[in-house]
Amino acid sequence: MSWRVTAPGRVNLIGEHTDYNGLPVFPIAIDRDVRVDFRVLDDPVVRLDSPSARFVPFAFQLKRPIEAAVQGDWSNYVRAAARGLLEHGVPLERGIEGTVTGSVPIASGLSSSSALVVASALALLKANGVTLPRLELAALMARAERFVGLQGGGMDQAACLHGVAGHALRIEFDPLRVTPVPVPEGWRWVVASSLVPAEKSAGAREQYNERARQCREALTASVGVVAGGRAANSGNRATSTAATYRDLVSAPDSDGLLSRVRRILSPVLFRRFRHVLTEGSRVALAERAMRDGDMRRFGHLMVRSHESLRDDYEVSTDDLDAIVAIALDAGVAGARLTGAGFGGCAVALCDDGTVAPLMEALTARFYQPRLGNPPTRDVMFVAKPSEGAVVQEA
Ligand code: NG1
Repeated sequence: MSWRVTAPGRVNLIGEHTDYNGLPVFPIAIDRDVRVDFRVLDDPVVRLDSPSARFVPFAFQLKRPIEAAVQGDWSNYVRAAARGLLEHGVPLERGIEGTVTGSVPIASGLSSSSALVVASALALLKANGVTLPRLELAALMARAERFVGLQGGGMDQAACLHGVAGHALRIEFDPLRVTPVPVPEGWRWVVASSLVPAEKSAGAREQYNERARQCREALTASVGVVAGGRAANSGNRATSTAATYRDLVSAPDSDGLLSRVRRILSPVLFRRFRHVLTEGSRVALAERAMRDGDMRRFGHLMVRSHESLRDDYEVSTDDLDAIVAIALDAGVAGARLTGAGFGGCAVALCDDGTVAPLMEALTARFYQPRLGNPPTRDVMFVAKPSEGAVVQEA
């Protein structure tokens, strides 16, 4: 018997670089996916290939310890899934043999890596007749994917497993929770690649991990100031406990907090800190705007998010900034980089009537000059909010 796992990529609408700081994110799972067509083996071995010459066939044993292949090798995402399951105590006595294909553009901030991790885990679970609750699996795979070296949060694996057609997803952490929010009719998400790969298994990895370190450092350094402010406000020293970003986002006087913290952090750490706090509050405002059907307001928050990622978090690029500027000129409700940045894609929110003018403007002003051709469907496309991963008989 043969099986197919289909696992979607995602586009994050707002809430960037918040997940690993314990703050919510707001993505959609998209109609681009990674597929694993496989049959079950009696032996504990994984053997996968791909029609793409870029991805060479590999095999490994499902026995601890599962060693990493060289950095950048695609088998590491499958190894990560297997390792996560084994460490969780899932007995993997049977293996899989098959082929991986997909339509999620790679190294684009659209989460092709997590789609492969999740697809591999679902295939191995199916082969061994084990089911895990999806929230548990999402949290497990978020930890497992760190095996590849990125100190990531849990957004991508959760979006991949919990996508709902026509809905955005509010994802919260510690503990993981997912709440679908319907996207109002008549609005579209256009994804546009900057044509620069954001290779999270290579150069962008260090930059990403550095941001995660800076956020931890900024929080640790500001704990005294934050706690002091809280104690002064409440008149009670006993409330001076260590802060989390989650506590701080819901603090009543965030402007006062930022000006106190500014005095003790280096300029760089302060900018990282301010991005995390302001982005955290934008996620709540954006969800409210979507529930109210006020998508112009949603778009405005996307633009604020992009500015913060560009100026405070410093993960945008000139090309991503150019795409956002062209999109805004074309009359979209909002646009921003999506995913980690350092290249990859931008996402624009358009009403139905603005999709064609946006695509024409991007073609003429961004793609034609760089490519000498119109963009392909992997470079610029409308992303539909879609279902999460499924396993079916092939
Ligand atoms: P992308 O850009 O898809 O690699 C990464 C992280 C997310 C999140 C975003 C930034 C992984 C697998 N993905 O996504 O968790 O932190 O960056 O918001 O770590």
